[in-house]
Amino acid sequence: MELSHIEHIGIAVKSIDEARKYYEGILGLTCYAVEEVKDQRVKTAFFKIGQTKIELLESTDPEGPVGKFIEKKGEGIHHIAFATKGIEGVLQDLDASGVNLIDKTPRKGAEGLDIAFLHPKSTYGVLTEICEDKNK
Ligand code: CMX
Repeated sequence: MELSHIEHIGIAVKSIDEARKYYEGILGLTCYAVEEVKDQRVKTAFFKIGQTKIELLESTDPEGPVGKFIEKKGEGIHHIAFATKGIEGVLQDLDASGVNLIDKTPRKGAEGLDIAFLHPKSTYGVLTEICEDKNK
């Protein structure tokens, strides 16, 4: 399996509007996209740094994955996403290696990427996303 780089780091925040004051006003990054991912019950905001992105995640539903995460652990790093090519084959390899897949087949995530999550219980506590931009 070949993972090429860290595509993004997802950070759970209570309010994107509030967190932007830090990422833009203090760190000097530029937010280039804000998008709601309805089936994940989140609003996202993206910042680019090198070839990696920071994805701020604001919950739109307290019972959604990010809402529950903030309730339990507070704001902070929510997941790490690795870019790959041939995501279906990568998921098959991970499955065969005994990794617990939340998504056995890819689905559409923010920015039109094909994404799949691995359960944090089988990745040393880090919710892990595998993603592929099939337009590249
Ligand atoms: N990182 C690390 N651990 C996490 C976690 C995270 N982001 N989210 C949940 N957990 C842990 C919990 O702390 C809990 O651990 P304990 O059993 O030790 O208490 C365990 O996982 C189960 O958590 P839960 O609150 O009971 O939640 P669920 O089992 O209902 O769901 C998970 C957990 C990971 C399967 C679910 O959040 C999920 O499917 N996540 C993938 C989808 C997602 O996060 N989407 C949002 C981002 C979308 C995007 O980027 O577009």
